[in-house]
Amino acid sequence: MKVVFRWFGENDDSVTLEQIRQIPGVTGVVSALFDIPVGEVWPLERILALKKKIEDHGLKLEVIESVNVHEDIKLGLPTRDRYIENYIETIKNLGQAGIKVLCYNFMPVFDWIRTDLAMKLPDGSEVMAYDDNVIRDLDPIELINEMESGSRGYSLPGWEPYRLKEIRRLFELYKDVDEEKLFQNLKYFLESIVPVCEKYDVKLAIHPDDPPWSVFKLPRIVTNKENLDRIINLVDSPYNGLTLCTGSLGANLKNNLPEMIRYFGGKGRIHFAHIRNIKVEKQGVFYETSHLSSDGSFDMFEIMKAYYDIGFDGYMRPDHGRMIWGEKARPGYGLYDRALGIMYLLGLWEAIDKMSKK
Ligand SMILES: [Mn+2]
Repeated sequence: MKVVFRWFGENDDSVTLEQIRQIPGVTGVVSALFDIPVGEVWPLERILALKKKIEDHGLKLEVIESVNVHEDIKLGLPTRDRYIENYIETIKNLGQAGIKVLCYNFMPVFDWIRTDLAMKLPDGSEVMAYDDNVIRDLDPIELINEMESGSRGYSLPGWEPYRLKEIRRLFELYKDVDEEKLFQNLKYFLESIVPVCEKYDVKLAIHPDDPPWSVFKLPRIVTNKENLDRIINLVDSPYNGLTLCTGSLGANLKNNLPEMIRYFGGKGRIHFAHIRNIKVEKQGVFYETSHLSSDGSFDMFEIMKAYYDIGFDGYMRPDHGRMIWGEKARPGYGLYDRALGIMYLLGLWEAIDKMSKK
């Protein structure tokens, strides 16, 4: 297992590479070229410059999160081929720069969604929270405004303003796209790009929808074991794999996380592990917690045990963390709580490893 840490670049992250390097066990960062508009090619020299900056700090850049997929591809519009061509060029450039894993998602219009970016817990820490009842009464535009105002001035990954301006038009277009159509559009996309990934040795890792159910009546398909199984079989290649995000999938308590890890990991299709804990209060209502099992709804020991048992040697990162100790950072992406999360996960891993060899 290779432990990595998400970093948003010099100009848009409160956390520095120097700090990341001092977290025990971390060997690399996960990053992206956040300023390149969705649908455009990532130039090789820009990728190499980012990689060099990271390597100059003693860390590796082998995982990209994310190269976002243009809405025309998700919608299956005739213009998608142009954007797929660009995506292919980006994959080639990433492969030439030595990138091994490419995380992406296939969520219509919205990326991850929360209804509160700074909910206060009794201990004074702040966490991101989600409540279906709030969403039900909300206009999508209101949600966008609330996300923007709660972001402390940092851009939120997946919430790029230039894309969201088009929101009304996109909602109209998605009226013709149900889950079945979205599966077909994903298949078309994968059939075009997987052969390039094979050639350039870049493993695709689709991130689950967050939360893993339909929001604002938009279709969502990366939601459960059955659908993930269908996705990896749309194109049956080891390069067509998953980002197994426990916090996203686990918001639906019907998703048995250790079982899914064993199933998809056993097939060699988990290329990237996002590990975090959330507290599910009831179906459709949850908030993020520390990584500790007793703080949330998941058994983190069983999750790490499942990864250990499948011999996981892919990339793992702590996912979101709480805002603690007065830190001011992008919601979910402070230094302190994610570093605590890593130490806890590595502690579990070491214990499992040593117990199994006794
Ligand atoms: Mn995740």
